[in-house]
Amino acid sequence: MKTLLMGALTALTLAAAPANKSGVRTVEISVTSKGFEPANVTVKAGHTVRLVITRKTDRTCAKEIILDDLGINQPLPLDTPVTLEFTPSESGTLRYACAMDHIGGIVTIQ
Ligand SMILES: [Cu+2]
Repeated sequence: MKTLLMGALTALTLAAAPANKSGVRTVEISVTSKGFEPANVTVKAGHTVRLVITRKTDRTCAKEIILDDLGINQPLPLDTPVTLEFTPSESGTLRYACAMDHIGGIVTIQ
């Protein structure tokens, strides 16, 4: 019984972060009153990642996302999914944040 439950949980986790046949991994991030959720995501070097970011509240100052290392400064309109697609070439970390740099997160590249 315990094993079955573990299997179901694993399947759910995989479904939440699918990699399709072209190798593009889609990661959904919400902006809520708590900040970016999830704030920290992990992707693989050499694989294209598509961040789909949806701001779900006006009670945040994260009304745009700044990803300095990639030269990205992208407005986040309310309730509108915004897609950022990039292919990290090497491992490391990318920090992203709101324009004032007090709400943010980390993309870890493995
Ligand atoms: Cu801010």
